[in-house]
Amino acid sequence: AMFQDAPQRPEQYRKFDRETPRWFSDAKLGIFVHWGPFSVPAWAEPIGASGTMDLAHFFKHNPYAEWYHNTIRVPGSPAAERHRDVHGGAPYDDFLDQWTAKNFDADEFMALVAATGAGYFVPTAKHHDGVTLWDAPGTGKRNTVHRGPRRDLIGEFSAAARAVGIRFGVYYSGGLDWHFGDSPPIVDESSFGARPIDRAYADYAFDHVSDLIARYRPDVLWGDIEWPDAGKPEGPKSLVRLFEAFYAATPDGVVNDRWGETHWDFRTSEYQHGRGIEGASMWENTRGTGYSFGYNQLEDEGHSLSGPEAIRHFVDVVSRGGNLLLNVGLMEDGTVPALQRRTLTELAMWNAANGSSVFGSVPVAGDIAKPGAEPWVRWTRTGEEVHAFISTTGSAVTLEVDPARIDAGSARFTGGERASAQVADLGVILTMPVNPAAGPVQVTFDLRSA
Ligand code: FUL
Repeated sequence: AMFQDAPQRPEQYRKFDRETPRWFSDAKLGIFVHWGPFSVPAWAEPIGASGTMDLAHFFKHNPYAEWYHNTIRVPGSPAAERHRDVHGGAPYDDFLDQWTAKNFDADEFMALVAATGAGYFVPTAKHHDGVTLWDAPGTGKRNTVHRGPRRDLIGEFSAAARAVGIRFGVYYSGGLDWHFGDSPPIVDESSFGARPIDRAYADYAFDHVSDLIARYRPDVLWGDIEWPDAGKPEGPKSLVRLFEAFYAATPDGVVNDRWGETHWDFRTSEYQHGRGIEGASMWENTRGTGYSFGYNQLEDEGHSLSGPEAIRHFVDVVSRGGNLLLNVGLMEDGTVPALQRRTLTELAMWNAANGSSVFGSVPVAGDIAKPGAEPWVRWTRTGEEVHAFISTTGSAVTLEVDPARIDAGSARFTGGERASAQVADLGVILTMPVNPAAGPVQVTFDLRSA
């Protein structure tokens, strides 16, 4: 069932089909990091969420700060004008040399990641600008070990994640590399036809991902955009060999669905983009707390998820069977921007109190309980308990449940305090606590056997 929407998938990839490893479907939350030379200008127009607008408009006013090197090449873009005014039209690679990472401490950062309850962590090893965050083969000195930070950032991230028991993944842009060959800027959907696909680039990308597997033994391979076409058929430097090497090193590893129509362990949606895949046997939504993955200095509270909004998004995704890969856009010196830190910290505090009903949970069948938009209600299940998550300013809420399946008398809030729940015509009427903590209120019920 997992691959029914990919009838063209070549035969040589079918041998990788497998059940989703439990650790991944139980993890629910991953933390993503976008960090690169683009974190130096850290500038994009915060026009809104990806997947909600026309693509030509999107690329000209791209809200993704990590797309800086593309956006400044789009004719007539405000980013191009500002790049001339503020940076004198400097070559993009000047930002690689200006990138310091001087206040970055991987262990300190990972303590914040761990506090959120995240089960996995995925930094960008190479984004579309082609700059690698480790000493990648074939890059000469154009990487963070030889220029800018002068550090093996992937090595530091992976050691710090493993030290606190968090699974480690790598993001790798196989589809776009704005440094390999001359690629014209992406201005609309059709521009993707000009992405590098030849043998030379396929070998280059193969050597990179092989090296990442050999050095850091990632648990997650998070590819992006596509894989170069020349590397897809059987052959010594093919994607088939890469997946073999990956699963040999990490038998319970997982790969995402951005390697073309080849193989994947889970599907991905991004902000509002690609949401049609949600509901697949395993899927992951990714987004930043604002409208960008790379740090964007123009974003303020109006563009960003507050703590309670981030918590609701997380619980919503989990209640529908997905994982959330929540992004942090680090500043060039390695600092977590204050707005992002606030949201992560509020998510961490809420998860510390309520996470045992979210991590490791499964969705609740619609004949037992139904979600609601106003007031906001979502459900999860752990064992023989179901958990409602409720956001309302009202003093009572009607939960749409089957009272034959849910024991209203067992209702209790986080921490065990009894809740008052009365069976009524449309389900159960629940009295809300007087001074709820920030974020949705959790109420647990025991299930009755069917
Ligand atoms: C997209 C990329 O183009 C974005 O910059 C970002 O990395 C996101 C996670 O994937 O396809």
